[in-house]
Amino acid sequence: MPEPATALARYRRMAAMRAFDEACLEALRRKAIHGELHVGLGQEAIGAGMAEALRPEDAVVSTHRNHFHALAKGVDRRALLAEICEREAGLCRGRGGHMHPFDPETNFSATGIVGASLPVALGYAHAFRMRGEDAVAVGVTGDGGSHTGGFHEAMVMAGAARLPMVVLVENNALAISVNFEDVSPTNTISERASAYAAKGLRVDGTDVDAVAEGFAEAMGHARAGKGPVILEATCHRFRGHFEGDPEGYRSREERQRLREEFDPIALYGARLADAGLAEPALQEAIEAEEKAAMKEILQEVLALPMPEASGALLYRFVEEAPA
Ligand SMILES: Cc1ncc(C[n+]2csc(CCOP(=O)(O)OP(=O)(O)O)c2C)c(N)n1
Repeated sequence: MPEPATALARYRRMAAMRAFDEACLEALRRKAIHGELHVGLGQEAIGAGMAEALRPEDAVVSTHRNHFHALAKGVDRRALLAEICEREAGLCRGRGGHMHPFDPETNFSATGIVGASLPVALGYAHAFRMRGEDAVAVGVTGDGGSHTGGFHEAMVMAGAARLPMVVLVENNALAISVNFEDVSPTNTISERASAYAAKGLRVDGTDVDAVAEGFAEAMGHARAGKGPVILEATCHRFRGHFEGDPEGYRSREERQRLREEFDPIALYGARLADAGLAEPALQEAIEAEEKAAMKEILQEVLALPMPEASGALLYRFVEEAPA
């Protein structure tokens, strides 16, 4: 177990990440989110495990399932929720929405194009190298994204130039309805690292301590100039691929079993109680505080205005179409 203060901070981070996604689900019920919504319930140990080893100057480029990575990088949760709810006060003035938040303040961004986070992270890593900075670029992908050309190309270039890049692969064993074991040429994703002169690490992504340890090792390796890392974190997705997914590919019973056996917050809570670090009452109080904070933020966000329709053509790269 880590120091008591660190352990409790990890627990709180996971609770805050879950409370954030639960607020998104509530916003969806209230019809304040209009596009697809992908939440990360069940994967919070990965977000919480990343937070400690990230420095402000590091970059994180995430995926369609990005909320907990944004929070780990220090993105303001009110501005993020406002963006997801398409409000003018959001990170990108409501234009990016849930899949395309971008925050230059914290060097955080995400893309809904599967596999495309990695070439962008590679660009950050290249820039850090050119400027002589010791920052690290983290590119996040799912197991599905690890099968794309973008993954391969980014790893080839990062390996050849020994760039400071950590590829965090969240292997929840499903790419929408496709089972990882049916389509992967290798049993693990981390073992592909040797093909790219990269370091490969694999951790239990439902164990926040294991993620924190693995992520710190990966970041240390990349920061020391030893080249890229593929860090695979195994986990389970507790909800559909997106909200509204009929989930014809797995039974309700199977989903329920995963929730009962692999909830990272419940698992860590049991460990904290066993170690005498946090009784269930303290854990419940932490969760209640985080939920209450998000309830208040959601209320505030829902009262914020959406962009004016007349501003639909603002903030483009090209202001006027060529004649
Ligand atoms: C280039 C591209 N192809 C297809 C899609 C549609 N799509 C969205 S998410 C997804 C599956 C992603 O699976 P994975 O990378 O394992 O991430 P997870 O959803 O499990 O977090 C697909 C195929 C897309 N967004 N981009």
